[in-house]
Amino acid sequence: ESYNVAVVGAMGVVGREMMATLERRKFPIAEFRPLDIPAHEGKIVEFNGKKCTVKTANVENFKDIDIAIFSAGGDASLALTPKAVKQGAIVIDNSSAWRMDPDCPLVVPEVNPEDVDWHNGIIANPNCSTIQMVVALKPLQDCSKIKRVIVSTYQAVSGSGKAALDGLDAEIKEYVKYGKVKTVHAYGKQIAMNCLPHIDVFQEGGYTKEELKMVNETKKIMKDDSVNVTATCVRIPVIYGHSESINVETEKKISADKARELFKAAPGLLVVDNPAEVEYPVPCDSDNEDLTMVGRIREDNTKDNALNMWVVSNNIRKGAALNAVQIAETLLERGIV
Ligand code: 2RA
Repeated sequence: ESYNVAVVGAMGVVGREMMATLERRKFPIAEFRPLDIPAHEGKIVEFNGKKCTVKTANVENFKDIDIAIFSAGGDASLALTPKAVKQGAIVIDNSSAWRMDPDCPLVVPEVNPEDVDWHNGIIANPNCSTIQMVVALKPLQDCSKIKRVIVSTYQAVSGSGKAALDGLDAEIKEYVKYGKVKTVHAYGKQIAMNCLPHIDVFQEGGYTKEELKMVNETKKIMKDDSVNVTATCVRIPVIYGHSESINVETEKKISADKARELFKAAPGLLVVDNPAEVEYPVPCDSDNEDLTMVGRIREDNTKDNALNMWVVSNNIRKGAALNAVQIAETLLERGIV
């Protein structure tokens, strides 16, 4: 059977990756409908070898759509997703709008695929930095209950979108030309040859929204409020690929060897862990990688029943587009659509 699928935000960085992922994974599509803001109306995109005309994302254009995958920002999601649902579509939304809504499942197919069963029209795609972390946490949680997670992230600029990528490019060019950056761009501070411990908006208590997403989304996805996460999210001058240094404390001891074994058997993970051969995950290896890579696996030398690991994943693929398409695949596998 084939389905009518819309991608909302088709002209954006993530929207384009969603289209490429639907093609690469040969999702059964009868009609593909690229939707975006009015400014993009009439533009041509190619999908499965056919030219498709971008239409404006409005309620009429969700008619006869079975699955609508959104990557158009929180405002568009809040305004449009209920209308798409009313037209009969199941929405998979990449924005943060619905993630913590109790009526919306928040799904990483390797971790909680069963949660698509109770959707009420909208299924939320988690934040990229949360997705790669829970894929790695899941096999550990299945072995011994997780008590605490300390995570520091090293996030690529592509997570901020095209303008930020153009800004990084401009800053690097200035640095090469003048030996220093004269004009700062997307972040209001220099990002080239720098790092910023600031992603999204600061909240009460000194944490950023990005850090609180990792805390709260993890509990919802793992269905365990006792998984305590504390996070520091940092922007680094990398194009694609988020990296995370993760310390996990579990109730029972899990040795580094046991952890490696669990990761090798777990879905969605690739173990890259051989320091003697200088093998560990790096962002540049995530360019065409669907798997989340885990390495630097070692027991915490300061605390029993705790492990350190280094997790790298393509923030636009598994962190956004791929996870959303895998949710759509899960809907088919579980006979929901
Ligand atoms: C970022 N996780 O990396 C956020 C949104 N993609 O900027």
